[in-house]
Amino acid sequence: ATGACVSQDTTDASSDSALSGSGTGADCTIDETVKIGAVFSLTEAAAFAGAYQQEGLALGFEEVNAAGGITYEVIQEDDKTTVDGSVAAFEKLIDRDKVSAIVGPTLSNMAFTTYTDAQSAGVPALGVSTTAEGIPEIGDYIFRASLPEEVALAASIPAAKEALGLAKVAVLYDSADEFTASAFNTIKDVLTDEGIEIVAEETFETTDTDFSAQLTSVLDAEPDAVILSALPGATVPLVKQARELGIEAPIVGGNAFNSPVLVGALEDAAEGLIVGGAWSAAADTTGNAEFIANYTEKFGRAPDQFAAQAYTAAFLIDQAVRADCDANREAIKDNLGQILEFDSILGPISIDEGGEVTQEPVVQIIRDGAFTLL
Ligand code: 1QQ
Repeated sequence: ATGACVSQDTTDASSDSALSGSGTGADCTIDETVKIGAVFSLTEAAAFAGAYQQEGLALGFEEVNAAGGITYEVIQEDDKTTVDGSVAAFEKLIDRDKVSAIVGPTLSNMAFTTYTDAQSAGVPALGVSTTAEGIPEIGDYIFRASLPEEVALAASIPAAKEALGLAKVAVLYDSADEFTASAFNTIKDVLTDEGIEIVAEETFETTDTDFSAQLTSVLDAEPDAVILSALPGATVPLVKQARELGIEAPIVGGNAFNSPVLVGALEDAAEGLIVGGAWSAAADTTGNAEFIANYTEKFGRAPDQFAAQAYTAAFLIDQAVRADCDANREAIKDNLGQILEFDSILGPISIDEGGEVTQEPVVQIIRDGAFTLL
């Protein structure tokens, strides 16, 4: 190694001494501004979630900054709901901005590519809505504070069974997509465990727009409920067409159902939708009422689950930085995997060494256009 190499290293967040401070925990002081990258889908198909995530993360870091000692700057990028856009955003944040960590991206299907890049670059990444199976396993720099889809489904199906007395269901899923197809496997396992019979099993593909053939089979099978595993884009037309065709059975869905934008777009067709998730406005968790009030005041609309998870990420990163009073990439990586029972608006939450989150799921049903605890 030459002297030039050593001095160049000081501009890199992986080894910047100005990013490690003095004091520990609440007394930690770091002189240099800590740059945190955020990659969300702010335009196109997943913007319904990305816009809330951007706001939630901004509010979280605003509150963390107000505590003093460390100043975080969020550098926000839009991945435009594309894999290429997500890769470009990660590259820019890693190489040009030299961020200490990245929050996002919005969709698992992009994270499968971008997290491989973050892992090779040695940059910790914290997902706040990446719920697919296999995400934390991408590497030791990859974490999530987003309830896995399998945990949500394992809660929502039994809750729906208990509340509605389900004996037989139809399952409808996108077989062309890795995320929804993996959720289907979880659904099958949970249904088997619960002793619920599958009376119709129908597939479609991501870009389909007409679901009448599949929905007719579902209608004929007379299920007590429909379990749907679809990406956000197909969810609205599918549910609308199901209702138009006369399917009145309750519909249990995946994480995309956790959106007030989607519920708004569905109008009356949203009634009775059931979904497992990470957060509820009705939950009596620490700081939840203040979060809802502050968010609503700042952004002129109520927060959703995606906002709540992104908000929580700011506190988790701050906790990881304060553990060793060190905002270098390596230190954040080491400490994000040691978050034990952090008391958040999502309830007690922990992240283990493998990068996986543990938290209690909530199951909600849409009644009169609003999310209500089931
Ligand atoms: C994922 C998701 C999406 C539905 C979030 C918007 O859960 O891609 O993992």
